[in-house]
Amino acid sequence: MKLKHHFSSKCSRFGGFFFKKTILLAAMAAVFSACDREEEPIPAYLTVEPFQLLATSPDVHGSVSEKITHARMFLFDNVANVTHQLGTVELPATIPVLNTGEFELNIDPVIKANGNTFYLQTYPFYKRFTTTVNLQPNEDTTVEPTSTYSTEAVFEFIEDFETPSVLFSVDRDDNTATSLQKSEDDVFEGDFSGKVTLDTANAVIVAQTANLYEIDYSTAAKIFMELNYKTDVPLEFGVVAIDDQGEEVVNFEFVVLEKAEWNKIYFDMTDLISTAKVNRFAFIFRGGIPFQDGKFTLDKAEIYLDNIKLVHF
Ligand SMILES: [Ca+2]
Ligand SMILES: [Ca+2]
Repeated sequence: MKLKHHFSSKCSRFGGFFFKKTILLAAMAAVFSACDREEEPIPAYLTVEPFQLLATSPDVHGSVSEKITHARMFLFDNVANVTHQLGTVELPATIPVLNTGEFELNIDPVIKANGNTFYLQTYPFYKRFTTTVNLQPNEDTTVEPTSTYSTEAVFEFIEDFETPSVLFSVDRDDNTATSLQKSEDDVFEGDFSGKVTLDTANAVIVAQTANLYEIDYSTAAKIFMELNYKTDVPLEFGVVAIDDQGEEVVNFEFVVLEKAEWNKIYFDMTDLISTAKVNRFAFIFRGGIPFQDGKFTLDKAEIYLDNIKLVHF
């Protein structure tokens, strides 16, 4: 790759250009310090807008609500057969790129698995976005990436609360006054969401899927649970592993905190299921009004859920 160059006499004009740009401070420092030398490559600017997840077969994949926060990007030079990594960035992003010319730009959708900023993962069920870009020094290129669910993704269940029965119908807290019910009170999508109402006399819910799901841990490569939620109290989600004798091992490993607005989360259940050594599972969640200093922190609490999906390869 032949890089275009400019000379130190142009550094002041170049600096003015930079003030108009939102770029990484580190890159800025590198370019300014580079002005001390005789000549430096001029970067192209690549702006990547937030991902859009498009519907392909709504009856198969359900909702296309997404929380793709980041993108992992690389350029592929078809002529030289070379890949240039651009790293993982939070979207939207504008980054300086020193590789100029025509490239295949590949952008993988990245999510915060388990809601954790330190667990950024390319979401395996969303397809990579690929386009051709012609990057020129000092010029801006803007890309609006889109994705769809992979056609190989298996949707083991989708609970969107639009059908008569509720999936998480097994009461595990010995109090029938608390349950997950279809509700029109606060709907994320469609006509219904799932709602739990708690008060100080009925402060806890533990609910499990009535169905058992057979997932072969030896072939299941990736397993995630997705959901939309809005809740006054923290919630824990988990997996119930059931062996041939009906013995259960319950593991609550995934937590969401109180959230006043609808939010989306992806739980990575791959390790939990692949290490369970059984292949029958139920799924479970629990929540309760916190009890502190001898009293409940809330008199009443509401939990809303929608689009709970179990997805795997
Ligand atoms: Ca719904
Ligand atoms: Ca109950």
